[in-house]
Amino acid sequence: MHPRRAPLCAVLSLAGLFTGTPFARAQNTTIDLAGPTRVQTSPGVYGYTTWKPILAPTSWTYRTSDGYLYDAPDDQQTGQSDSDFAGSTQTPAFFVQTGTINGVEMVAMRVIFNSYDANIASGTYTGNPVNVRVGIDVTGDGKLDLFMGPNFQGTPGMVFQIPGTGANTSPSTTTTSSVFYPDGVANNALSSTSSPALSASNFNYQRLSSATASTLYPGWVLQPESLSKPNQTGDEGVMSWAIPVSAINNALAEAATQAGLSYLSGVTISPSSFLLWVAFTATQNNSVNQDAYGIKASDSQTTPWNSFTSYMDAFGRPVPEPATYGLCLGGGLCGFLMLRRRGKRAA
Ligand SMILES: [Ca+2]
Ligand SMILES: [Ca+2]
Ligand SMILES: [Ca+2]
Ligand SMILES: [Ca+2]
Repeated sequence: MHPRRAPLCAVLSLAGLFTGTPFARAQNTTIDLAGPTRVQTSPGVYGYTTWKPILAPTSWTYRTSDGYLYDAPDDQQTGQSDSDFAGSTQTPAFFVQTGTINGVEMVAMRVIFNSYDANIASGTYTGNPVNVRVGIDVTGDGKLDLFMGPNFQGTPGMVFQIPGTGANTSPSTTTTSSVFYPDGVANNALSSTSSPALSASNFNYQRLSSATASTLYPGWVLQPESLSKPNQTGDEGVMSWAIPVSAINNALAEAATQAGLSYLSGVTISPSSFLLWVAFTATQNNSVNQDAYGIKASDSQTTPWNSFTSYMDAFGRPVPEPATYGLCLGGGLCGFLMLRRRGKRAA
């Protein structure tokens, strides 16, 4: 959604909060992990009807003309183009959506890599990305609270990680702990034994080529894996995955009770929660050492996440603008929203 539409969005959102009216679904209720990234509405004009690109702050360098965050190609730090988020000023490459799969409420994520990896496609998962993670800040303080994504180290499966020690407020200060998946067992250490396998109901990987772009991502232009060889383009890899909302909340609960993150006690999310969404790739399970989405490798990696990504919900809606705060009749919501805004400005 374009930032300029925020006030209307806010009115609708706030009206929903006060009346108890369920939010209108802004997209399909059934997620198609293999579905089109966007649709062409008229020549050269595109709409994001299902997958919602991450919003960019208005002053950020890597912002498309329609307000979305993109990542530069060939800026990964370890040399693997199949872990390099592709993208351009016209084509964002990190999206979320919400809906159901097999009747289960999900949050889905999609990223696009600069090089297609046949090992990922065949299910052997021996190539890159070794780790791709989406991190979320659920408390509005700019510090990431939980990471999630498909794990390709050891037995492939969907996993969570909690933050390691450190600030976790920028790429270089972000670390991740061991992988786990909530097992619902109280007084148990965070465990990975219940990690769901990757399957068609939670994972999808597709080749984005000149042949598939017209349907999978209209307007996409294939990108060179190396900027030093601008004419040597190769097909891109589109990776999508989905995680139950209930699993995210169970992971937050177990992080609070079983890993000492007491500040997450009682914290839950819904698809309408305003979260900070970040994405990165790594060759190892504990740090951001390949590509951070929305910032170049040559930029300062201490740049705060919340200065170059924006809080939004899983429907792609931004945090309401300050002008709408007057609509807040109750102090609680106003305080919540202003806290979010302040968190962004503090960056
Ligand atoms: Ca990149
Ligand atoms: Ca936080
Ligand atoms: Ca490419
Ligand atoms: Ca980057």
